[in-house]
Amino acid sequence: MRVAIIGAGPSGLAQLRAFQSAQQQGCEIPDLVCYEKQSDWGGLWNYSWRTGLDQHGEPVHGSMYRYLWSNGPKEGLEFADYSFEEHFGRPIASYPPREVLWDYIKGRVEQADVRKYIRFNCPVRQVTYNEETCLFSVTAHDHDTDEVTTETFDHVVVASGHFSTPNVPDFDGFQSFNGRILHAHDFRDALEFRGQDVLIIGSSYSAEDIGSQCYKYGARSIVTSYRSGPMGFDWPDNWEEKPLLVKVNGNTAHFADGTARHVDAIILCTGYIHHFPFLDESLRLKTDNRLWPLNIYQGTVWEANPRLFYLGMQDQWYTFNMFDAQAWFVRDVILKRIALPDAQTMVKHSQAWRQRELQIEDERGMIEFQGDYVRSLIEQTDYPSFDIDGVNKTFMAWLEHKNENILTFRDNIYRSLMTGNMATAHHTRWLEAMDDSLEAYLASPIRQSAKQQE
Ligand code: FAD
Ligand code: NA0
Repeated sequence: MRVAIIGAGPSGLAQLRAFQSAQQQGCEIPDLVCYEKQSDWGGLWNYSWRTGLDQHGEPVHGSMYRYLWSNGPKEGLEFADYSFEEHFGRPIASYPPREVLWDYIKGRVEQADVRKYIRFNCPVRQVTYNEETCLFSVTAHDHDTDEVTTETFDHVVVASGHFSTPNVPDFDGFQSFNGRILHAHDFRDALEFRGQDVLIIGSSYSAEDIGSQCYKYGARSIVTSYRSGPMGFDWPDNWEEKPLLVKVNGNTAHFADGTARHVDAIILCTGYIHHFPFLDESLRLKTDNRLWPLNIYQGTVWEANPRLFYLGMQDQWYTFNMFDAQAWFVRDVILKRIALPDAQTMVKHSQAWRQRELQIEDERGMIEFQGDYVRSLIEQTDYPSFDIDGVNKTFMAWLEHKNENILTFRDNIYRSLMTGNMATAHHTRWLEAMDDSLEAYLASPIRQSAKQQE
């Protein structure tokens, strides 16, 4: 049996680790080929300075930027089979910068010795399914040899992420704006906007965090403009929220409430689209960014052809350990340890979760919903079970800390639900920590508790 995995980000790596874990226990596993279009693993966590097209003419996958620190507590995403403490040899703080999280992701898969399954610099160009042979044909371009080849597989796991292809709306006057307009996908370094008046469109994570980056690194003023509703945090004096942009005229931005502001640069934090140009139409997931996309049973199995799987396609509160829970489930379906019900039952099951998703009233409800989903997957496999209610509580505390102060919430620390140990506070407050390197982060001294800074 052969299995193709598309993408070696956290989701694809979870799939490799899931199979390796079964092998470790004496199980025979299929031939695995993981296609990765970048030259290294880690997905979005593998930072690239590049924007637009890469050295091979491929669209750059990376949407992460310099100085990005985790936006949620690491205690919410910790792997159940590989704790932060195991990786770093001691407790660390709760909101690590990107490079630290990348190091953690790599540690587990290096230990599992799964790099040998990955073909780097190998974007998948096409996936089709043959009804007669019941096999998928996967066509990939190996940029190292500059060869395009096609191989057949019994199963395909799509783990190509969904925060890479930007959703880019147009506004009146953009054509003649006298400054830079970019999408969050192409944002790399807040220093570029030092001393500038920055307009940000959007009111979700990218808007909040890119605005915070611009503030931290010296933008003169920030306006965030929302379509549905304001973020409502207690912003610093040079940051205001406005309803939606109506038009720009020269360097003046006009908003729906009739007010206007001078702006030097516009950053569209308007989200991403699920984009699978390599998948045959009959295999292609179509969804917006939400907790329960339809047509994938248990959030993973392509109902129209249950030999195909998706990982990580949901909007994400839970991340790394949710991808693990999904990967373990998919592994067990492939290994026939889990039997799938008939098509009708799968659809009904998905509809029931969708109905529940539609009843969610607030962020707390979303966290509980996704926690229940992760639990329901873990109950079906041997993925190490962990305290999901505890993780939910950590996420709730995180929400409260953001509401208390959007610029200092990263100075808080939480208890690991995997080891039971408390994180140690970071040596420097987030607003003053300008160096986001692994070396700077792990340098001593370690503060005993966040409270001691007060
Ligand atoms: P990705 O990380 O996107 O990896 C997908 C992989 O597939 C990539 O390596 C890509 O090169 C490869 N690929 C794509 N297409 C092809 C192809 N055709 N052929 C071969 N390979 C292909 N989550 C958190 O938990 N905490 C955070 O602080 C956080 N911050 C984030 C910040 C930003 C700016 C963004 C955009 C997301 C953030 N996330 C965060 C969420 C993020 O989605 C997950 O942490 C995680 O990276 C998702 O893993 P993934 O493997 O599903 O997708
Ligand atoms: P994201 O913020 O990039 O996070 C992705 C936003 O775009 C919504 O506010 C939406 O408004 C708005 N929008 C969309 N189309 C618009 C239009 N035509 N006009 C005006 N506004 C428009 O994207 P979304 O999907 O959350 O919000 C889109 C992911 O990246 C998240 O998972 C997040 O965790 C991750 N991320 C993490 C970090 C850090 O860790 C930083 C950035 C992003 P509306 O009206 O639909 O509400 C530090």
